[in-house]
Amino acid sequence: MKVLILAVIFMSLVSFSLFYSINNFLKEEKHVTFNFENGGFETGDLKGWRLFQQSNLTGGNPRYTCVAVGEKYRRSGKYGLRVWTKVSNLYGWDLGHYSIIRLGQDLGEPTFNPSNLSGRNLSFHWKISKWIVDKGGSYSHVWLEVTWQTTQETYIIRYVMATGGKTYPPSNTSNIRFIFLPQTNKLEGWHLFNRDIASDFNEMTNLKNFKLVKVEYVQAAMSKTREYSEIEVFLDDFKGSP
Ligand SMILES: [Ca+2]
Repeated sequence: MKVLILAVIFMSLVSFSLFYSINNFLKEEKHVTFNFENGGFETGDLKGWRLFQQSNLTGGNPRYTCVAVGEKYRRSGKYGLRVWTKVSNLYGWDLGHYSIIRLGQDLGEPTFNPSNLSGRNLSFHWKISKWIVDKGGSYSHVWLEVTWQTTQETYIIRYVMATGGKTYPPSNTSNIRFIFLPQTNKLEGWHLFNRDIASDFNEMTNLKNFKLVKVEYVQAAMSKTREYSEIEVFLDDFKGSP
């Protein structure tokens, strides 16, 4: 009898401490946050941002790009960002001539954890001040790309700000989901992006363990003909969960 009582007490202690540590673990997850460094470009430069852009001239085929922080491009504060692309296919290459700009930040969380679905709100503002798409071009697009990872795979959600060309609309795959924003292809004025991006991800897969890897702004312009494709976008006020 004594042994049984001792065993019950021991089991209760083990269950209690297990429950306590799991509970603590889940509680900690609610404080997982992410944020952008220099999200409003107020340092006056691209500090904190990783930029990829192709060189401006390719064998005589014109490709011009400019990614610059300046006062004229601001929505709030002192500075904003200008992302400009102009490309033409003067040489008539079969695949056309294109320009891709990627501007992003790594927001990797250190471990795979159960999700807190309401805890990852992302917001920013954009304004498209030029949108000239070569009518013979295969595509031109501007989107915000959010990359998630589970223990199994990488998933990408592309929030479409503007898109045009032969492949419109782009289609989903098992790992890439396109979300057309209410403001997609609206070319006037500043627009607000404000979404719970974890909730959007959860609609894509029912896997519960995942982490946010990176957020990237992507601007791609394609020209199939001698006509110029030209895109100019202003960006400001990137904010993550508080
Ligand atoms: Ca700013």
